[in-house]
Amino acid sequence: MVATIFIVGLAGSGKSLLSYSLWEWFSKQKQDVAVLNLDPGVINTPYNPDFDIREYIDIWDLMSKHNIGPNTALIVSMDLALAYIEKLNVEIGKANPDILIVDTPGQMEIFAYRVVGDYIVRNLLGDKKMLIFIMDAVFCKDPKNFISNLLVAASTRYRFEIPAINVLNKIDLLDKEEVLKLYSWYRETEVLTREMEKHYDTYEAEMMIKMFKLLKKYSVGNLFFPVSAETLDNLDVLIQAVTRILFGGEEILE
Ligand SMILES: Nc1nc2c(ncn2[C@@H]2O[C@H](COP(=O)(O)OP(=O)(O)OP(=O)(O)O)[C@@H](O)[C@H]2O)c(=O)[nH]1
Ligand SMILES: [Mg+2]
Repeated sequence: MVATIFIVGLAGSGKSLLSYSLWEWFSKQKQDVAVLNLDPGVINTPYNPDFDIREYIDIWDLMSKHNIGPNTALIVSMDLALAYIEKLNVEIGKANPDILIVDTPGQMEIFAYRVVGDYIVRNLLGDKKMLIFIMDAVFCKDPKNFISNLLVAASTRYRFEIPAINVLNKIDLLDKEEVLKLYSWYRETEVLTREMEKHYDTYEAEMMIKMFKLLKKYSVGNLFFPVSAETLDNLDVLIQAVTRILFGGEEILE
C-alpha cells in the first residue's frame, strides 16, 4: 500500500524543505519512504528525489524553444506532465514505497487552481492520499495575512477533497510568545478579532473576521500545526497527525 502526501503552499513557504524533513524523519523510523519532485522549475532540492518530473520535462528547453517566459513555461510543463503521470506511476509502483511525499511547484496556483493539479492528485499512485498545506509563519504574523493564507488553504483543500492539514512553518524564526499568539488566533476568534481591530479599520477588520468565521465553520476538524522544517520543532506532533490520517493509528511510529 502506498500512502501519498501532497505538500502544497505559497512560493517559498518551505514545501521542499518540509518534504526533506518528513522524508528524513520517516527514514529514521525505518519506513520505506520516497520523494517525488513535481516542480519542473527547481534547480536544487534539499532531498535526493526518488522520482522526478525533470526526468521527463525540461523547462529551460521549453523556454528557449518556444520563446516563452518562466511562468508560461511552468504552465506548459505542468500540462505536459499529464502525459507522464502513467510513467511516474510505473516507476513508483516498481519501488512500491509505503509513503510517497510529493513536493509541488513553487507557483502553487498552477498546481492548486488548474485542471492539471486535480488530475495529478486523482491519478498519481496512492491508496491513501492527503494534503499538507504550508503557511509561512513570518508572513502570518500580520493577522490579515494570516486570514488570507487560511483562505487559500481552505480553497485548496476543498478543491482536492482529500484529508488536509494546515502547517504553520518556520516557527524557529518567531519567538515563543509569537507562536503562541498565532496559535491562539486560530483557536479563539475573539483574540483574532481584537488583533484585527487593533491594526485595521472597522470595515476591513469586520470583513476579514466574517470570512475567518465562515472558514472555521466549514473547516471543522481541519488541523493546524506550528512546526519548523529547519529545526524540526513540533515535527513529531505533525507526524503523529499524518500517521493517524494515513494509517488510522500509531502503528508506524514505533
Ligand atoms: N528558518 C527556516 N527557514 C526555512 C524553513 N523552511 C524553509 N525555510 C527556508 O525558506 C526558503 C524556502 O524554502 P523551500 O523549502 O525552498 O520553499 P518552497 O515552498 O519549496 O519554495 P518554492 O518551491 O520556490 O515555492 C529556503 O531558504 C529554506 O531554507 C523553516 O522552517 N525555518
Ligand atoms: Mg520548492
